[in-house]
Amino acid sequence: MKKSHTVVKCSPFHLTPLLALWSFIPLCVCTPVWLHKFHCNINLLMLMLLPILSAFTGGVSFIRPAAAFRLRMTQTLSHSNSHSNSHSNSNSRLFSTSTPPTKPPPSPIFVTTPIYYVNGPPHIGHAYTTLAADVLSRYHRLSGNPSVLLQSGTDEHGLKVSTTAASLGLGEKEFVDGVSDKFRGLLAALQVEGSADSSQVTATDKDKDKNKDKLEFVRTTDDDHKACVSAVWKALSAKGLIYKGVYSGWYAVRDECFYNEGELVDGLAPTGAEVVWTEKEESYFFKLSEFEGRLLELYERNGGAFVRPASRLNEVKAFVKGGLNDLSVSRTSFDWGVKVPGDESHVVYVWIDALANYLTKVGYPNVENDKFQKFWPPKCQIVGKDILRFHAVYWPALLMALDLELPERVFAHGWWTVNGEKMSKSVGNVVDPFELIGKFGVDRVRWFLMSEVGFGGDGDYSEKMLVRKTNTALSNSYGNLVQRSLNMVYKNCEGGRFPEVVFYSDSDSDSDSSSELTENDVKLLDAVQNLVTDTHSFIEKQELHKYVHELEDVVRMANVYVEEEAPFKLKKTDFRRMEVVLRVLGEVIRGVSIVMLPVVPDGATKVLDMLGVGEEERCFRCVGEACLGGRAVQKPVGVYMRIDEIEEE
Ligand code: ME8
Repeated sequence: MKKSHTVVKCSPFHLTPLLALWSFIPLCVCTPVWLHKFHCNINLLMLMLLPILSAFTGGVSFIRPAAAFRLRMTQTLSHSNSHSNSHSNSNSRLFSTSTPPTKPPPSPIFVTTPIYYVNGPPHIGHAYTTLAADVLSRYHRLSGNPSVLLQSGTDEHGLKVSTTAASLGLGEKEFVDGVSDKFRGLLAALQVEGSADSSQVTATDKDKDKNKDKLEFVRTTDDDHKACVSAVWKALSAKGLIYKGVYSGWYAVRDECFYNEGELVDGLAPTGAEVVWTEKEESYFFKLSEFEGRLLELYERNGGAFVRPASRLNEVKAFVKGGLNDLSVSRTSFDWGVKVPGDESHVVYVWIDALANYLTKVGYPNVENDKFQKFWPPKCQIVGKDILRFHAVYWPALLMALDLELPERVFAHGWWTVNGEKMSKSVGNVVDPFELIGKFGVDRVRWFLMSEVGFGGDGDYSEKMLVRKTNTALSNSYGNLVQRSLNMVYKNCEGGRFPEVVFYSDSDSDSDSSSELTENDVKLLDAVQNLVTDTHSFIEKQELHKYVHELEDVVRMANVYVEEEAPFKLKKTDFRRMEVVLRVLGEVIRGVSIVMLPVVPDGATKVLDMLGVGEEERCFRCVGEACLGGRAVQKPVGVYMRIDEIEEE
């Protein structure tokens, strides 16, 4: 079974120096002729040669993928965490000692959610968007980006909020304060990173420092936001893009949106919301029509990157191609909003007020300040498909008008129904995320919402499915793998420590000892290493469901490995092989748990604690670093205990 020879893998990356050599020979032959013929200068020649030379030098290691667990030296990790111990790592000298080339620091990343209306408490729809943004942000931080800012908040102005407050006999401010607190509380309940909490009096200085610049929460009733809206208005006005007129048309209070006659379906808004006729109300207008050409050009040139999923781009294009009217951007019939600068009889239209939220915390209009310079423009703005028009049409037009850079991407995810029905207060089926988290734990909610539907598509929520799916993925599969593997280490390995094992680099031909790994071990370890590259590409495309599904696949593979290798039997027949298998399982659980952190931070953290993996080792770069040799596992406790399945009705 045991392989005594080096595992040789051939990838396209191994061929790079050969290809470079291949292209170098004809270049050497032809260059003097070209130089003569085209009177080229020598600098140009050097430029042409540069990529080839770099392929022979540092460039080779830079473009090679981090090859499997066997490649890296254990010593490169600091083992100073409290769980690790001072056991010498005798196998570490066998690993490659080459230092990876220094990469430039990654650019800061700004991720946003919509700001939510406070006319009702948060539900799972809001939780969904916020979770997706947190998964993305956590992923980038674990990938080594120290500057990732997530922004969420509450949208507190407008007729709808004003009417709801009145119906409850509350003043507007009193009402919005209460609901906004719930939305802020949701961030903590969902374990959004940074929410535990820089502003809390009880937070230690270390926590405050750790959470600094990770999370911002905007309220449209706060002074900094109102100042930002006024600044946006003044800038548009100064450019001659706002004028006063008279508005007549259909308005849906529920959507806080104007609709053209032609958009109505059976007398209702296309969203199904009731519309009321607004007769000749004095209003300011933003010259949206002037941006039609530039918007269409944006969709043509960069639409596939700007709007995702790609299928939604067509509806955006069609709307703009249908012709853009100037946008009514102020109201006089109520006053719960930001006053129009210079004309206090008007309040700013709630959507202009709301869209400006993305500029508030980066300090607009002071675009020279550090935060703006660092984080603008947003890398990814996540919204529901209901508000794509605002974010893919009005928002870029406003930014063009303000001469500000556009976000890299607006991602519109799908819609959740509940047991096949639209969520609504009147039906009484609104799912309260606090209740759900209290009942099942935050990780199950996070896992289910992220894995159940393709991100971008619609989903249907049912408690039965949540329990069933998370029992399968988290209890039976991951939890079981962790429990049985760590128990065996705890009970059978000396001192409950992970054994030292020779992990081995295929590129380390000068190694003075043979790998103790079998092909089966290597296959599993490679699958974990592949997670790192695959999940990176999923995140770049916001394919969050694929991220979770690949994790499920690798954990399934690891459970098959346990059955095949049967360490419980090896205990009696080949103790050393049992040790190797358990060490492999330890590294696999460690790698998988790191990749799981963005999705299920609670349970994955507990597992990494049990393994004795220090905070500084919880990063994607560390996944392939086999580092557990000599470390003692904590007495294993169950994570994700099974929940009784809910009976069919
Ligand atoms: O539109 N399924 O706020 P809002 C999935 N204030 N996602 C859902 C959902 C569901 N059933 N219900 C809500 C507003 N969402 C404005 C936004 S931003 C400048 C202003 C999520 O409280 C989804 O992200 O109606 C949707 O776009 C957002 O909540 C709408 O929240």
